[in-house]
Amino acid sequence: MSKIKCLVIFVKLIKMPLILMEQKNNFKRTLVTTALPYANGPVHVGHLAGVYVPADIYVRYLRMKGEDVILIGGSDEHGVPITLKAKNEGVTPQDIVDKFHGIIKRSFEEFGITFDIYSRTTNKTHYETASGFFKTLYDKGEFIEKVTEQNYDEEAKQFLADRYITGTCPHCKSEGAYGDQCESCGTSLNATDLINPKSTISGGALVLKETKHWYLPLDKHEPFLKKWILEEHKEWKPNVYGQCKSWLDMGLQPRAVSRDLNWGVPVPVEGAEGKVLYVWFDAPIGYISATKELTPEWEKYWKDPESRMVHFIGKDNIVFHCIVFPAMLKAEGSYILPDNVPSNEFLNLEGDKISTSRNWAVWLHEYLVDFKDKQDVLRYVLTANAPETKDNDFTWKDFQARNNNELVAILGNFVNRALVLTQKYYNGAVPAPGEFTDYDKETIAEIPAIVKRVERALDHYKFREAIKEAMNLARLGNKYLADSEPWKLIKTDEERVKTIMNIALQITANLAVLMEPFLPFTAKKMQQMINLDSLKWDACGKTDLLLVGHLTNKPELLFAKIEDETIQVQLDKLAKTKEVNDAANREVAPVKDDISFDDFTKMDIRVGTILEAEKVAKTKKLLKLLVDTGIDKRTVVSGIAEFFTPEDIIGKQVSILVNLAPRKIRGIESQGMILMAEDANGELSFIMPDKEVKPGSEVR
Ligand code: B3M
Ligand code: ZN
Repeated sequence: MSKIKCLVIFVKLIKMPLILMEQKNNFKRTLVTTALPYANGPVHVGHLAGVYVPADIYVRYLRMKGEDVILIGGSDEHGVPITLKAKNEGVTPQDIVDKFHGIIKRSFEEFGITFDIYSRTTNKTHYETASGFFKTLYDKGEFIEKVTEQNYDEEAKQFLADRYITGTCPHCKSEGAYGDQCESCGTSLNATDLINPKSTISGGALVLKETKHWYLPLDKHEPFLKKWILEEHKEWKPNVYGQCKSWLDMGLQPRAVSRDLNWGVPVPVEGAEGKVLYVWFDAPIGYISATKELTPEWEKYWKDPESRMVHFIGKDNIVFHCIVFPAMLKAEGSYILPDNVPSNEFLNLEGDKISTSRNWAVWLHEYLVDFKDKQDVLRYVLTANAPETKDNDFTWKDFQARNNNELVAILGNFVNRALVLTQKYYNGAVPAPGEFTDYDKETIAEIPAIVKRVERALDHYKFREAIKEAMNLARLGNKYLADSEPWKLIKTDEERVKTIMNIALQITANLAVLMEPFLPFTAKKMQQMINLDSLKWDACGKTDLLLVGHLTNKPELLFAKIEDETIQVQLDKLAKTKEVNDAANREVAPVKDDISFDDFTKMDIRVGTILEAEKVAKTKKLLKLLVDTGIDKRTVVSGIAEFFTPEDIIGKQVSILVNLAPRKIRGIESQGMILMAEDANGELSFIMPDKEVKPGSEVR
């Protein structure tokens, strides 16, 4: 072996353990950020599962380990959708974000997400920070300026992003293609490709107008990003690494970081009137602004190489957190880059994509009305079924099953048994153990082993695995009690029962600590029941957490069974939503063939007044009416009984076609037809004059 080769191997050998150490121990503090939800709607289970529950578990775990860690969150309050929502509702964008920031913040609090700060991007510190950040890059010459032609809506007096433009697809010629994509043929487009482009905001035509913007030259940062991600962060989750790789393989382009809009952080340079920072430029800077608000020592979290930054996000945010924001931070020069970006995939709901606009979601603020005090049930289900490596489905049946078969039957059952028996046999006092059997020793040895597995999973952002392992401790306890049968032995071998119950209680105490990051509300209850303060993480795995003689309290049930009827209410709610959506999607009936004016005048339509009404026996839909037509009083049979009762309509003025040839309906001669409007849901309403008119008046 040559000398050089020897040396290389030697260097490799001493370097490897060093690298491992660096990844685990060398950080002094951790900055955890969570994606800032847009403040144009409330938050739903998808948000919780994808970002906030895993981040909260992670941060609670590190805090229990005594580490220096902060959890940063806030609302993203800029962007075009917020301005459009405001316009539609006739209020200001500030009104919109004020409302939803409040709702979102409260939902997170209620679910026990322990933000050190939950801020917002419309506050003063953020404007100063984002503006200052832009100015620094601008002064360093990190942007390129480009004048391009963009679509301008002369009616709405604003430039339009591609997705707010529709027109005919140049490829498949279908109408209603969006400026960024044709949904019929799937081709991705530029708005300038569309035939007959129109504004979706005003409906008006568009003109091309020149405008200047600032671009971040991502292409310039590409070699650095490739090395940093593809070579130095191979440990990132495969879904994150893979998405980055495919972006980097395609080659990066300069990205505009400003927009022509009057809602956002103004671009702080001369000649930029009417321009604001692109929402995806200012939003991640929101993490910095929030840290500034939290602590005057914010720089140590953001700039000390011994700090570690972790971004929790959903998969649609990967490119911004792994490529764009790091490029911004690198260009600025004084910031650290993220150590990891544990992004999740999407959570679907009952097989369909969650959608705010289609109201296809389980909203957190509604969940808490229907499932009061059951925050941990949802936290549990969303973690056990987290969309960590692929999209996953939330179903109410699975929710029910996990509650009943896991939380109630495993965790709740074990803790209750252990504490009830302790009350019964020892008035709540922890008994002294005697000699351990082999089975006892095996069981005891399993406790720290489970804790190790939970830790390993948490350290690698594998929250599903972590919670499964944590539940295994409750499984272990259940099995131990079932195998040992203290309730039988109590009659024959009291000493043996003391040992069994001591072990069962040590397992219970371990659960009260181990479950805290995952199920904080339940852990608190358990701690109260066993009369133990919240402990540090290193208590986990110990089998002397409860000293002999320590008094436990009377237990209450930790979880309650969820019945079928409760689940059915939720399923019905979703079915109703689906109905509404389907109706909204139903097309308006096509136009019939032309008729002549003469054809029209052949119809004799009058205003009449309903004098009497009664149900036609043995039918669901029919009412028999007596109508004063001004000409006569006549009988009409009308298919409206599903929507109106006789009492509702007596005295109502209606439109009636009086020269329709009489027909027999269910043996009753119907002389004419009442005109009704029918909407897409099939719901009927009368066509009636807007003020009382004389019966017999002609409608034409
Ligand atoms: N508001 C997108 C989203 O809610 C965006 C995240 C910003 S994180 C800096 O999915
Ligand atoms: Zn097309």
